[in-house]
Amino acid sequence: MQDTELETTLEAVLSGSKKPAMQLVIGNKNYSSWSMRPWVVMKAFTIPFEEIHIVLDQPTTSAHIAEYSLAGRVPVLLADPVVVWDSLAICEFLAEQFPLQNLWPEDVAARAIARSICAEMHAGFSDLRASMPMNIKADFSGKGRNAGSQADIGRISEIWEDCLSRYGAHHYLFGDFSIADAYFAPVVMRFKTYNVSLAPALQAYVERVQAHPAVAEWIRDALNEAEEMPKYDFPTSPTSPNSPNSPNSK
Ligand SMILES: N[C@@H](CCC(=O)N[C@@H](CS)C(=O)NCC(=O)O)C(=O)O
Repeated sequence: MQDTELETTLEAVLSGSKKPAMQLVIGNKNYSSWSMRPWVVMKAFTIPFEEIHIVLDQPTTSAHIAEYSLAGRVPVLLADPVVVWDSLAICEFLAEQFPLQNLWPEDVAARAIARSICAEMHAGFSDLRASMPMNIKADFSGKGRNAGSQADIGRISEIWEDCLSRYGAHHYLFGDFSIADAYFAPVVMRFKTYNVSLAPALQAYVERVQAHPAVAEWIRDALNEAEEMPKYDFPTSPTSPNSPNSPNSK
């Protein structure tokens, strides 16, 4: 399929003349922070899609994911004939396909910063991810703190302060909701679950993100999920293979 054909298909979807051309393969909403990011982007920008759910951490999980992507991870976007795996690649693909929707900030300098902070999130904050995994249903107030996770919290606070003071004092990181806010939405979930205390302006940002309709819908769905994954229920030992400190942590 040529690029123009794909764009035509997606435009047709947006105008409501076709059933969703895209499917997003995701993991459990309570736990799968990487799935949350593109899902929230698609909902926030009313891009039609169907969800394909794969329950993580089951004997069949790997085989099930392999039906869609040999990378062995969710999320995966199926935009026939294109398959995109990895949350950041999916967000970039969507931004390309829907250029008029400003999934990234419109201003070139703001867009460069937005891409930088998403790349930083995507590649980093491993201590926060390992010791404070996303678990929307849980209340792990005060848990998961160590030097690494505190440093990650500090850096994230610095990023948010910088963006909000430059672009979005009363709104989202770059004014209007963008991929950058979706990218940090799972961090917002963690800050709530682990009761991280923040400066008032950052706490207000956390509240705004949680109240965004797309994020609120994901939270509702997560709270209604039946599956439990005891390995993400604290307390855990860093040496346990089942601890959130394992490399596969969400
Ligand atoms: N860098 C990838 C990470 C994806 C990832 O690690 N996904 C986890 C779920 S949140 C996964 O698929 N784990 C496979 C498994 O649990 O079997 C992305 O950004 O999409």
